Amino acid sequence: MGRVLFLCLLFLPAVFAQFPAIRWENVVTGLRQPTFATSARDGSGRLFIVEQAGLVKILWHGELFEKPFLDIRSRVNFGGELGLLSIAFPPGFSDKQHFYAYYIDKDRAVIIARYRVSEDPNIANADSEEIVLRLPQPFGQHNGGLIAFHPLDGTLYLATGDGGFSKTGDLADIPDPLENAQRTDSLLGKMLRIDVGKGEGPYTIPADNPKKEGWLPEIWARGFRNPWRFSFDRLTGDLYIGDVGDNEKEEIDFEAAGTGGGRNYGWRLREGTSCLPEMPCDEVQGLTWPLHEYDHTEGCSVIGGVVYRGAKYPELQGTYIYGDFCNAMVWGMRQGEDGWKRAQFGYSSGLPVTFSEDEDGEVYLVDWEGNLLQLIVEPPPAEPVQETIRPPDGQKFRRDRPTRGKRPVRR
Ligand SMILES: [Ca+2]
Repeated sequence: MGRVLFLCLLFLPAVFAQFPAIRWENVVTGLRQPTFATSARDGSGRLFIVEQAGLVKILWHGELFEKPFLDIRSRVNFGGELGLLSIAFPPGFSDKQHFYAYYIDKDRAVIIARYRVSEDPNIANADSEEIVLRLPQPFGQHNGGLIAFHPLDGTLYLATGDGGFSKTGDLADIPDPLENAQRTDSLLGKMLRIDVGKGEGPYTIPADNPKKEGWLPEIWARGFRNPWRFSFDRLTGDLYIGDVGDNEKEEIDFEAAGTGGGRNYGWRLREGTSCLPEMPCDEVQGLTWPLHEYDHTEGCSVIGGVVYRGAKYPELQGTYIYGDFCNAMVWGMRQGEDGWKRAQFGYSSGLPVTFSEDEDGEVYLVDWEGNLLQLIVEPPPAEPVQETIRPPDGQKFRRDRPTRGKRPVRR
């Protein structure tokens, strides 16, 4: 037994140093502008799919339930970058029977709201809405879009965009003209961290938020343009943020669990590591660089992904899978003993809008064309089975000698 374990350990690094080939298998089609999918991690095996107009649908054993789980279309401002953008189930949802949504309301404000599940576990009560946080937006774009509970400490994180830009007037086309992302008296362009553990009423501020001087206490980190998708590694608690760039760079930001908040991720002093023409550059200190950035020859709108923690594909363990909305390319990234490695996994069939995990940690891609697809690892090509052919009893195969020909002339 010990020897088997030793052999396994010996071969593990060699086997898992390589990324496997993956493909995406269609699970559901015909969704209408889906934006997100998640599980409740309550043992039910349900996957909750969010549609931008304001619906949440339940997928169970490959079938969509006829009635939506949640319908808040009458409250949601739907169109462009506006809509119902994500939902999140708190740890211990089985007992709590409430959850949270991130949407843009008719007055163009970001709303974080709590809803309770009705007596039917597959129908939420839309009238139970309690608004936890309301954040007015100056313009129509860059609304962020994700809420997620930290898998280890249970606090609620939400990523807000910088609020966008004006298309007319004095501020026309200036990126983040109000400088929201750097301002510490604004909740825009931030990663926020709040405590909703009570499950009723307003939120509280976690005791270990950075609360730097002059910072609003909800702020965990600043300097984001439009962090559309972020995620936590469900095993380690590490945080990955995909921040959509402007004209030059797409970036993935990374915070190892336990490193504490208070970082400045740079926008709009920098776009990735690039300087912006009208901004001071070299003299800016104390910024946190992206873990990874790519320019617009490789894509133009990063879709932050998820870390694979499923059981089906050990060779993919710990790989952060993300993509780009403009060209549908999907990549994987993983930290090894000799640093981070990236693999190109190829194009998905549609434009990815989100990467999601089910209860077991298996990974899905939701695309803008209305499909939900599951990640499958392609097994390596089978090697032909070899066997020895034995002659019938008492006989021998004669070994044919090659006929002697003329020796080829060597050039
Ligand atoms: Ca940045």
